[in-house]
Amino acid sequence: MFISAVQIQKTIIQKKMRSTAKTVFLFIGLTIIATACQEEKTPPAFTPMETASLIPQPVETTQGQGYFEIDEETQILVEGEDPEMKKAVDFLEGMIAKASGFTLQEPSGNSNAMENIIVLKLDDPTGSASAEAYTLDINEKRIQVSSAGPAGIYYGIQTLRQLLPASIEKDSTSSTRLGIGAGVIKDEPRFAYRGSMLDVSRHFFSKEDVKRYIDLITPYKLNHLHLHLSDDQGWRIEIKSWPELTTKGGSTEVGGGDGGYYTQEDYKEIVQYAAAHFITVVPEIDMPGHTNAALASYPELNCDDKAPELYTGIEVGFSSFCVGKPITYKFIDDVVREISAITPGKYFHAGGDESHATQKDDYIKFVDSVQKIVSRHDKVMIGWDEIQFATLDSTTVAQFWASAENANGAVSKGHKLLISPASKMYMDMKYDSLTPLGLKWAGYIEIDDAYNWDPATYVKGITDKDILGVEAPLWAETLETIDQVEQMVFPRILAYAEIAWSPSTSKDWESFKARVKNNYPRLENMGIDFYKSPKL
Ligand code: TNX
Repeated sequence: MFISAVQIQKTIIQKKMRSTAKTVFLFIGLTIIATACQEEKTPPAFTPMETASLIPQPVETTQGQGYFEIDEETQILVEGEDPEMKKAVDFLEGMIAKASGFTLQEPSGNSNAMENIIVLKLDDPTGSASAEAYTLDINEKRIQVSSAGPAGIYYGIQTLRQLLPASIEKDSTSSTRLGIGAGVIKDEPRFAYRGSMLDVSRHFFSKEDVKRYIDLITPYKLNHLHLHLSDDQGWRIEIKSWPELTTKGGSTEVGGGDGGYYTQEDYKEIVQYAAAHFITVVPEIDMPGHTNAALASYPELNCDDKAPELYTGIEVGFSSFCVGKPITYKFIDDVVREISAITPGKYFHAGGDESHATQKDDYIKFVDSVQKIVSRHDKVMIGWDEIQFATLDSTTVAQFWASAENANGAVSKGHKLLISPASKMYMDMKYDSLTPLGLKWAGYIEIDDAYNWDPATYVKGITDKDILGVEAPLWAETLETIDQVEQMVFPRILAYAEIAWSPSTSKDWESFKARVKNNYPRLENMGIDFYKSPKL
């Protein structure tokens, strides 16, 4: 049988049509499947709340069902008026934008009916709740952080940060989905003052270094940064009425390097950056000892009117202001006045340690006078524990670092204590005999030593109510770079943050050990050069 050319042509056309139809059906089919998939998105990976490695450990955690996912449509709503709330909101928005590229959306419509929303809610602050306590409530439809104060909202956000995937800590945005396990956290700090001290005198650290330090401690809910701004080796803050303090006194450091100093504008910038992270800067001018840099800058501050050489070694206890000269107090008044004027926090730290070159009677008279100057400039004085020998306002805080006798003396005179025992909390102590940096005069401090003690039982006779808080100092005789600072600080600061925040009843080394280990990827993503302890 013969098939005509026309027939052949028809068959080809029919076949083509069938295959086009097939393609169209296939396309429609795929589109339907794809749409269905979009509606029924696969759940993101998320860590169930009770297994999240939170540091510091919250007071109470109750795991819920399911998860919340932050995506490009997530909205943010702020309830309650307070200008400080902007800082918490900015932090949250910045964190999400950096992690994912998402901009949290303005809500539209009635907030109670809304889904996919983060609510930051300032509760009525007239209640008894601390402004740092918060509740973080996460379900499939919304995240709510509530607190009586903006600081509590900020701490709730820091907890939320630790519930999100570790990839959010990277500098660059990643495509990891932002799933957060549901549940409720009720949390509040044990101590009001949770601090760290950075010695910028023995070696100078730039204002960028200090800002990085603030970035690194803020996830752990610390709220004070004490800057040790003067010592024998360097004066690090501009005092306009005594300019040589920095031009001369700030011109070197341990080992003879170039040193450096903060202009008052730099200092204000640091203070503001800290405040944006709910951290209060506590400035310290150490006196009457630890003052060689000032004595070298101005001969008239010396009893014999002769300026000593600048000092670049690491001995302590050889310098003293001339306690009997009126100019000494004029000088101190100027320094405290200028620094206080640019310090919004209520504390001024006047040092007072290791004044071995000052007669005891002179020391007592001197500290009495300095305390009056500090009060006159509307600040509350903090001093190292030796200051308890003087007669002080009861509001003065003694920072216990070495002497249990001094700590008890201070408490018996009505002072609160800041707890910083060298043998437990000095982050410049080596971890063990192999640590290349640091000192060892107060012993080695491994991560378990840093964690396994309690501030309220460490000194006999002291209890929780005598304690304002805890502070982990970092002295910098052996530390020249911010990387070296990080090696000494991390992971020990995590132990101190937990001691400062979490109730003593929840102390559990095995749990802490596992949580720190689980935090390694976060520390790595933050670019922290940390010590990998064999104890973990
Ligand atoms: C003791 S602690 C000092 C500092 C040193 C530190 C070194 C204190 C109040 N004084 O001057 O830098 O030891 O660990």
